[in-house]
Amino acid sequence: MRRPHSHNYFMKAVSLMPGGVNSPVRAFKAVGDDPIVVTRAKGDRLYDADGNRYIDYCMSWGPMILGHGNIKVLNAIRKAVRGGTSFGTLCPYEVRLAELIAHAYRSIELVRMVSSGTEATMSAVRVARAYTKRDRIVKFEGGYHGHSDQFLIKAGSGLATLGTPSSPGVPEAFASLTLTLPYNDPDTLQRLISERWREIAAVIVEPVAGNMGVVPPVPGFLETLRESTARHGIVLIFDEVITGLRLSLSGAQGVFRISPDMTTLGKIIGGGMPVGAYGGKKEIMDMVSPEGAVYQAGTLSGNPVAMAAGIATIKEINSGPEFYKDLEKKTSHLVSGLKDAARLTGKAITINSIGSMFTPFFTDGAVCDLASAMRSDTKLYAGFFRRMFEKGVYMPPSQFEAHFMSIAHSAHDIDRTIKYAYEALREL
Ligand code: KE4
Repeated sequence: MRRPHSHNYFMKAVSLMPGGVNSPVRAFKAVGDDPIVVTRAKGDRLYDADGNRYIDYCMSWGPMILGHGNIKVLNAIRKAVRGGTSFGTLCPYEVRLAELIAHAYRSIELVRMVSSGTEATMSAVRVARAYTKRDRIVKFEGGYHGHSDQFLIKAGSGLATLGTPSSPGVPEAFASLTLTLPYNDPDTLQRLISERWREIAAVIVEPVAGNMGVVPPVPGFLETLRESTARHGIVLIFDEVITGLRLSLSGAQGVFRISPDMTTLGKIIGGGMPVGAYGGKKEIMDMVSPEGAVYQAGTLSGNPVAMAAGIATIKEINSGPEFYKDLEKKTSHLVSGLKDAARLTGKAITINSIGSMFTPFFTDGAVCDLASAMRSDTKLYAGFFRRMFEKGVYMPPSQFEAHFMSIAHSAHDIDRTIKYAYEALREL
């Protein structure tokens, strides 16, 4: 495909923004290409600055579960924006979205809206520290919870992709308060908690990891997490920024029937607009200002236009009783097609998949944590990405990210994806 306009935009962008992007994972660093420059999107398609079209499995890194430009969401935004874009006061939209979230998540007795997943997770940890009067937190290797200092330790997503799992600029004093453990290792988790629980305010976990590629929890992992944190008065935070409304209306906690003390949300609850949220038990959330003393604030928190997009998204998901079943049918059709293509072309690929999120790892072993994910052949993934990109399929430009299906992906496009994957793998 020819992309002269995209190239020119990118050259201009590089002269204005670090790496030419506003978020590192967009830079295509791991796949060695000019990044895609999208001018519009509709359904399961992206259109770049040169008019090329792509079947999209990155879906803006998760939010677009309805597909791009869903008419109900666009109309809700149009209606809201006619009333103004920001009031800096309480507005009815915030109440409505909070109601929908509380209805979907029984563990969320009080919720606070913010404008990103990072704000949600950093705020949740601050509240947990105040609630327990303890300082340390536990996260898992390969877990990514946004770019707040305390999480940039052995993190996933762009940090794993760019090979910098811990970021410079985070003072040792901060980093030492974050303990990291291997994901899916209940014994190590139990040992650490029983030895050091007096210091630990919270454990934050992606109940299904998406930021080392998709890695579901092994049986017993989440249960051990829930039982040992409850026993020692440690706040269990489910970071459901990806899995919330993705795996079910009640996210991963609905699928695995485990109730965390706090939950963080983002992506889908904003329908593509900047929305994050954190919430949980009333006794914990009552600590949040102005009810309690833990300060957290935001100019655009609960923004009416963003709330309207989130409300319309949840209503649209709720409108189809078979919504998640249809989504999973589309995903399993694609995943089995990719597995066939790998088998027929003799390529060693492990595909982890749950609900409508999946990752093809270029490795022949099981992938159950960061160490096994890192054994993937990232060069082969890059070659696969580039070939699929040339054929008009846009996947996450990194081995350590999740692929997402939307309800808008057509059977025709899914079958074309399988056909192109077979061709791309044969060419590798
Ligand atoms: P944001 O601040 O990007 O809205 O959310 C941070 C965050 C928190 N928790 C989880 C589990 C997340 O996956 C994220 C953000 N995900 C990345 C991609 N895996 C967003 C894409 C990007 O960084 O540009």
